[in-house]
Amino acid sequence: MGEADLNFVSARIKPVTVGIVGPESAGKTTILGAFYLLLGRGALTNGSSYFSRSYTLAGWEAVATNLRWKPGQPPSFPPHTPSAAARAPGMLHLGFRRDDGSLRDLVFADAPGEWFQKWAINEQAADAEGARWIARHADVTLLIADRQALAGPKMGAARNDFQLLAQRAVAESRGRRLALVWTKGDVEVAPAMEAQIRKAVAADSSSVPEFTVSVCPGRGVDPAEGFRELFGWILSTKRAGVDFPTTDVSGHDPLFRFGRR
Ligand SMILES: Nc1nc2c(ncn2[C@@H]2O[C@H](COP(=O)(O)OP(=O)(O)OP(=O)(O)O)[C@@H](O)[C@H]2O)c(=O)[nH]1
Ligand SMILES: [Mg+2]
Repeated sequence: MGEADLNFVSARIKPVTVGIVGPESAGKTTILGAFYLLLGRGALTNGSSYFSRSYTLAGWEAVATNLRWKPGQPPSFPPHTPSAAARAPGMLHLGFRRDDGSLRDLVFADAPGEWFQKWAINEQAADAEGARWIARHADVTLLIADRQALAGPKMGAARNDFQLLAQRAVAESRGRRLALVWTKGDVEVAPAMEAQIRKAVAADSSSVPEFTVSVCPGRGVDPAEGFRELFGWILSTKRAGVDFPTTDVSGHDPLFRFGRR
């Protein structure tokens, strides 16, 4: 789904846009594939939200297909997200209905890591248009910390790149929701490195929620749990501006109630 198709979803109620921000090969597309596989098993949401619809099932299938076990063939990872000619990120849609009948639409923006790397270095970079789009539109930003990169031979460079990207993403999110998401949770990272990553995110806003996801089971934990927790948090997002304050004062001019910005 491209930017123009968004009007189709947003004609009813503006969907919650989720931007996945992180460097190349950080595990961004894998998160979406894992969400979709869990959704198919009815194991993505618990309790009061039920899958209602998606306008992009073919797109979800494309990101998840490699992660599936097939007879005689173990799962592999999704291919690298190509930056090719596209200027806007690919978008994947999911709609949920709550117990009270209300609908919540989510649109996930998945972009190639290269765009964010260019954007981190130069906000105005010509080929970072897609990253700017996500930064501008995301109601929720998932800032990805790749544990494999932060533990590997180029960990210093990975940390510096993360700090730069975090600075930009935190500044751009301006009061909108942002979470630190550690991917490849099965990989050990030095505590000092973890502390530096946390510090980069929490520099000016103190409470940034943290999640850890992995597709590899480890230490008796169900890998699905990390994805479920993250998804639950995303789904709990309310769109800014749609929650009208309840007030008994009737006949009050809206100007004085909501103001003008
Ligand atoms: N150990 C481990 N490796 C993982 C995990 N998830 C992803 N990977 C590895 O990370 C690679 C990249 O994953 P992708 O999801 O394609 O990463 P991406 O951020 O979408 O990358 P781009 O599309 O290139 O920006 C995979 O090919 C795997 O090798 C995980 O949970 N554990
Ligand atoms: Mg990708």
